[in-house]
Amino acid sequence: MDEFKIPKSHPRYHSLLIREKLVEGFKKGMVVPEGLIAHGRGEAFDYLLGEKTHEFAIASIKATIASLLLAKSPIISVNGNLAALAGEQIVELSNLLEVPIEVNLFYRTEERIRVIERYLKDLGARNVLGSDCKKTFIPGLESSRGIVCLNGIYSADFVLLGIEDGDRTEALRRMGKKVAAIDLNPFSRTAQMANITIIDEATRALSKAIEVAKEFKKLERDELENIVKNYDNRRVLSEAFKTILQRLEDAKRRGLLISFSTHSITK
Ligand code: PTJ
Repeated sequence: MDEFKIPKSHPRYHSLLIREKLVEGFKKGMVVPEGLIAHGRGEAFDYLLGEKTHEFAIASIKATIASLLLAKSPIISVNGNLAALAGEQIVELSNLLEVPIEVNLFYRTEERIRVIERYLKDLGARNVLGSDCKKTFIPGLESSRGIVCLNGIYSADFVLLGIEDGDRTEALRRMGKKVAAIDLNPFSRTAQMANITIIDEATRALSKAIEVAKEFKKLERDELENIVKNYDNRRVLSEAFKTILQRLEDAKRRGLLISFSTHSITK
């Protein structure tokens, strides 16, 4: 049978292409079945937010890149979904800023750690931790996401992570680390616990992050410090919620929502 190809004219071409990347990652043993479900939740929030990189996400991306450049030992934490969807962008960002990557999984198996590590190295990653390191634990975290490399996430002062929910961001913050999280869901605990929340689709956000990184590498330390100092994560979360409310207001204006008012909240 002929292989199915998504027609370029399809109105949801890009979204379907991203799905295909995830399914490919699943077939390669990088993504767990639960990861396919997690993607659906992300898609729903992306739809609500209008499927674009908003100004509030750009502000978060800028604060993240400035922080990665300023940190003493930053790290990019990668799980199955993030590797499958944005492996190329992660590797480019890691090499560009000389920030190591650590493979860290919720549904951890040593085999999957190795598959993801190999995938990232084949894409050109120069510094990937995961299988071959001295392991230790994030205090107070019971899931196997708490197993980390002593010379990686455990000793990092700044962690960039994405597409994960639950309690790890909170545990990392308890350890005194700064966390930037890519998460389309502004309601999630990760989104609300992170120091910097990038509310955007991971492939879009990381492509933008590469552009910003190239520009910010030329900045002086005090310019980067100012970007971090002036960043306000509460405002970013608030702008994301407002965007969702405004999109509901638009639906109402178009007669799709009857007897509903968000006026008191959005004014
Ligand atoms: O590879 P593993 O074993 O570490 O497992 C990874 C998954 C994704 C299965 C695990 O971390 C998980 O179950 O995550 P959750 O609890 O579903 O949370 C994922 C969060 O990422 C949700 O808030 C989604 O809205 C969001 N999300 C999903 N896809 C994207 C996304 N955010 C940005 N870009 C996406 N493409």
